[in-house]
Amino acid sequence: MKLYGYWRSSAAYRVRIALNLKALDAEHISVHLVKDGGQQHTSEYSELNAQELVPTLVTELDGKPFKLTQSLAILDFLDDAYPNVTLLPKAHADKAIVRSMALLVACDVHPLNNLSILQYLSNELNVDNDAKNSWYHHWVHKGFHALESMLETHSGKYCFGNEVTLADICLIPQIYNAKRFNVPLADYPNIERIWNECHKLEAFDKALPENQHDAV
Ligand SMILES: N[C@@H](CCC(=O)N[C@@H](CS)C(=O)NCC(=O)O)C(=O)O
Repeated sequence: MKLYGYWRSSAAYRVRIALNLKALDAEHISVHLVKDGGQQHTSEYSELNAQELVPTLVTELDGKPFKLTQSLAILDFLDDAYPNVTLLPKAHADKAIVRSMALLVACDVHPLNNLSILQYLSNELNVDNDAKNSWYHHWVHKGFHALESMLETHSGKYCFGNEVTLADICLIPQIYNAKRFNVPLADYPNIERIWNECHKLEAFDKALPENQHDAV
């Protein structure tokens, strides 16, 4: 199994956590998102991923090569194919709540703060650094404020009860990114607590950006 990713990519970070939780070996292939204008835009990589984004998973299925893009689809695939450790609770309603928390981060926060969006703000709309940072902070606060209230109801040790789920897998990389952009997190005690709890687990620690072979 090969995972095309980048040490600082939140979406690849999600998949790394899941691979670690499920004790799956993968070859990690680095696609440098910044060097030379971004290796995600090379013709070689865009053949693998038409969106020119990481991650991409390449594996074998029924003896044939199988390629998959979009981190949430990859996580679903891994969860179905390797159910040794599951990422979703069994009960329908519980599963839906976990997905709701995961999607809050993956659909409503992360896309607005992604590299190409920030580059577009600077390079095409001439937005200065302060305004770009306000943009970044605004969308994190909006998402985290809503998530914090969901966590008051649903969290235990982790986002949903006392088992690690897809919600934690999506949240932890977003927290990492928010810390990198100096977003103050004091108003989100549950989010901070879950960050600390998850990092007691090797699967999360091993997936940290600075622990990747392409980290600089
Ligand atoms: N929804 C996609 C998002 C993928 C994505 O935005 N990847 C970012 C890194 S986290 C990327 O490749 N950015 C490169 C760029 O914006 O040019 C997923 O979950 O896989």
